[in-house]
Amino acid sequence: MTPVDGLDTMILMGLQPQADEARKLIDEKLDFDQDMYVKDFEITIRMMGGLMSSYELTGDKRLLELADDLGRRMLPMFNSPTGMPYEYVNLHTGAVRGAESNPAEVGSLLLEYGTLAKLTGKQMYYDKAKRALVEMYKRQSKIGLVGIGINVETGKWTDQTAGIMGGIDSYYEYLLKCAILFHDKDCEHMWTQSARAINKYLADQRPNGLWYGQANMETGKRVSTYYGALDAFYPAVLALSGDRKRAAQLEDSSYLMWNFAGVEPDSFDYAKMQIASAAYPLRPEIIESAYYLYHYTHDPKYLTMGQTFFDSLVKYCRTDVGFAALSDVRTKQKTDSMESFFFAETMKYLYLIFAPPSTLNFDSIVFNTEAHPLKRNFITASK
Ligand code: DMJ
Repeated sequence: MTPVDGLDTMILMGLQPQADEARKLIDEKLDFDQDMYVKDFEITIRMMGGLMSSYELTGDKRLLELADDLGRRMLPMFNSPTGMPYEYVNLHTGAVRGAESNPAEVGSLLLEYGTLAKLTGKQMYYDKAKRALVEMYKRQSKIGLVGIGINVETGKWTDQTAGIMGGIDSYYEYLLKCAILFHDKDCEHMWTQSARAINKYLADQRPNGLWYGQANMETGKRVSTYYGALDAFYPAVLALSGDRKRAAQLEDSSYLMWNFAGVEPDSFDYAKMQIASAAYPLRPEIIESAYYLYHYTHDPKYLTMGQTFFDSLVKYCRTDVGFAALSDVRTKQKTDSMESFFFAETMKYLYLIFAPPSTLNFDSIVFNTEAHPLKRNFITASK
């Protein structure tokens, strides 16, 4: 998975020999006929997203063939009574498991499956992922919020906590981005309605800045005041949606959180100004948001932020052979882990903040939630 997730970053950085080596490895060795359960969400955003963006950057048809093979193997995940996907699918047998899911895992498939449909001409990929997204939206509460736990067989909520945190985050991201990438009016409508509810019930203006916390999805009553590394994707989404003011305010709050201990924690109680979960798994979101905001504003303060992120990564996470997640941002204790999103996202967004704009034409692509740029104008592969 790591070479697939990292390939387009190497290409964009101009690391040609390394990119060629990774592509050769993928072309010759990657085989999805594996008797193992994979998590739909992770495999879709990392593998399928990575294969298709690298296909679009290189024209290597083998990468698209692999994406198509993967898509076909994963299709049984949609065979639930509601059409919302099970969490896991076996790539060899097509068996599924995991009915307890959440909006992010159900609703973050359409950028990839929609692109696969456009590139292969197989419309069914689009339709199945779109149905899952719509089925999720249909279950939002009367005030327009979704919870963080849902059963895909019964369609009933198992946890009514609403927020923009991990487990919900990319559901909102995909509503907006699918509207842009596919000119999909349903997605546009779902995004607009959702954004209104998010700003009404989840936004939390405090003396120390603008934050987004948690509320009960039915009543809108605030239940907690956590914001964390994952939530910091939202300034980028706000910026992309045109709400640059809130985007800038929320990125300022995110930066406050980063500087609290010199590296951001996974969860932060913004009301108490206390770390709630101290790990840093090399996440990209705050860097992604700085990149979007720099792109739109050219305000040098986002370059300063980028420099801070870069310096902290080098100072606290660098090892002799790679970069390490931190188990505690207060002690800077390293842990033996380096997620593939570090290559796909963290490094890519950091590079793009400082790279000449010609490196990637921002307006011609939409990034999936794993930072794989998908082209807005689809060119179908010729046989
Ligand atoms: C990535 O896999 C994706 O960005 C996902 O949307 C959230 N989690 C990680 C990065 O933090």
